[in-house]
Amino acid sequence: MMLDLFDGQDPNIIAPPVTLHPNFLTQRQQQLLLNEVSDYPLTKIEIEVFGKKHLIPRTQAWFGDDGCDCKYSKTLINPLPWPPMLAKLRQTLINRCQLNFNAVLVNHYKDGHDCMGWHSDDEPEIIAGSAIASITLGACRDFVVRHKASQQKVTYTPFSGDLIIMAPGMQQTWQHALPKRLSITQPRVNFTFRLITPDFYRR
Ligand SMILES: O=C(O)CCC(=O)C(=O)O
Repeated sequence: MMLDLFDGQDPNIIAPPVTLHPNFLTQRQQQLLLNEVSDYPLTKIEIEVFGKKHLIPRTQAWFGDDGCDCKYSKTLINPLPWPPMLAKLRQTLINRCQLNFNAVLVNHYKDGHDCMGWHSDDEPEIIAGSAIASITLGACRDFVVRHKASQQKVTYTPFSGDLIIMAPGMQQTWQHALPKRLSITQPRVNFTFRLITPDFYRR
């Protein structure tokens, strides 16, 4: 089943190019992935904001095909090779959604103090106009999208095992964030699958 929150709504509301697919993963698939995540080399990297260095409020790891590097706050990150369950998840997405992905950012939020601020996934290495697939495991947190021009916001609440697809073009007109939710004590893991231009930073 696919949920479109905007069916039958006021036509003045801009519908975000987002679809939520509940129960995309079975309980068993979720457990196998969570077991694997406990072996990932998740790190808290340092970023520079307005000239000041900060540690990000979460841990993360970058996996992908060879040459699918990403840049995070001026730091070039080479992809780690695909672990077995993550490789299966990528293949499942490709088969079931007919979308292509060659890299994934894994974010681990230890509790509701960990978060991600407003941003778009519009880095130059990401193939313009490609979709982004986002899978949630663990705690249910608010995933908020904001239209860049109108500032209109919409909140999605993906549960463990749910899939969100951000459609091609969304990153150019919308931002997204995972705000702090201090009452949440459970961890959450998120996988955002992306399509990267191979060797973008190696030319
Ligand atoms: O954890 C989330 O749902 C958001 C992740 C995200 O925004 C990203 O990886 O760009």
